[in-house]
Amino acid sequence: MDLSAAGAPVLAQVQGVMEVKRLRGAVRGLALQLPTSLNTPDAVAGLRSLSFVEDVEREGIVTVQIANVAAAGVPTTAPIGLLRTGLARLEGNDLKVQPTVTNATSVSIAIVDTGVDSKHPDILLAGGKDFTPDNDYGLDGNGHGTHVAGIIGALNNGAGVVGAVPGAPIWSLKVLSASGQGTTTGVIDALNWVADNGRARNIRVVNLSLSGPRSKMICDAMREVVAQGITVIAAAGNNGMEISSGSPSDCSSALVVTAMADYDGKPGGKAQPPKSPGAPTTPDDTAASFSNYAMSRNAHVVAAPGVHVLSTVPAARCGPLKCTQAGPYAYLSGTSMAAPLVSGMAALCYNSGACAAKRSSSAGALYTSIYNAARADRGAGFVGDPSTPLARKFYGYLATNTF
Ligand SMILES: [Ca+2]
Ligand SMILES: [Ca+2]
Repeated sequence: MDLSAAGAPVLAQVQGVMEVKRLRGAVRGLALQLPTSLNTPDAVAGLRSLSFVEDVEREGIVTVQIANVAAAGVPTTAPIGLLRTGLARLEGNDLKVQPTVTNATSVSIAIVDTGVDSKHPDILLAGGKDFTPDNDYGLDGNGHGTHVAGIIGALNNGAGVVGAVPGAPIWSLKVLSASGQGTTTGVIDALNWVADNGRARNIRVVNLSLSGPRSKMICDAMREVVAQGITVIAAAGNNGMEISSGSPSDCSSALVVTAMADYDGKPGGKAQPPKSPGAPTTPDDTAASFSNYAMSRNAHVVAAPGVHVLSTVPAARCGPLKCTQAGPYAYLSGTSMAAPLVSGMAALCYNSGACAAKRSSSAGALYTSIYNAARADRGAGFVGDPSTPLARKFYGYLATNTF
């Protein structure tokens, strides 16, 4: 929408129309609340026909993508998801993880989510911005954003968990409330901010572990972010449906991540699902039934472990999220938990120099490296990947880190 057009200010003066939000940046627009009398297809068509209006979309509710919270499981320091994706390895009994990085040596990763707990001892928060009324990006009243942050960047400090890129500078872009809900407008607002401000803050990766109804405007805003040479990683969503049924998983410029289950860090399907109360029952090394999927082989869909993932949560959320005895850490499942492993790989791709081109997203290079690794070792995948396909459900190749 052209906000400087003569008619634009008039819109908000129509009887009963309330301006909720004014979006500035790559995707400009107004979020308006219409009175019931104008909530009709005719009125929306009328809006769309105005000369300064490019498009009209119904506001959508976007939510965190948690499929399961398991009761106080056994804490483990061996990061299963990292072992399975090659982000860590065992040499005898020695766990080898990525070296801890610092602000000076790593690209930053923006997490568009419920906030990230700035007080958590296992996370380095570099900065952020709150797009919700809370006005505190370091406050996570839900726990989801902090869990995602730990999967990406928890410190290798001998306590708690270890992230894919230990010590990675995290930017908390808060668009979801304590209930885990937000709006399409909020997501666009955050993506606009990244397009305008991301590179100046060394942000090269954006993690979107959320899902809502289809939104062309989210995809428009995302394209502007990618045009800045920033990679966008999106959770596939937890509805057990096709990825094109919602946003941002329907956006072609995102690398979309489905979820599979792995309980021992190894292929072969030999591990048993955990025994703790409420724990998931998805068999080892199979696609998660909650995970969305693609209808065909698709060069922007990959898979990662997303079932029964241990990570950081705010201490204040330990009750509902059922923390382990080790402290503010909990086991959650969802495509929300799979996406951040791939976000970590994207950061490593930039850190290694393999994806350092100034105006280039790492999504293409990442997909190619994951594809090549999977084709070179077809037995290392899972039931549901293209080497062991399920009818009409395509979950993509399992992400393996080569950076
Ligand atoms: Ca740690
Ligand atoms: Ca396994």
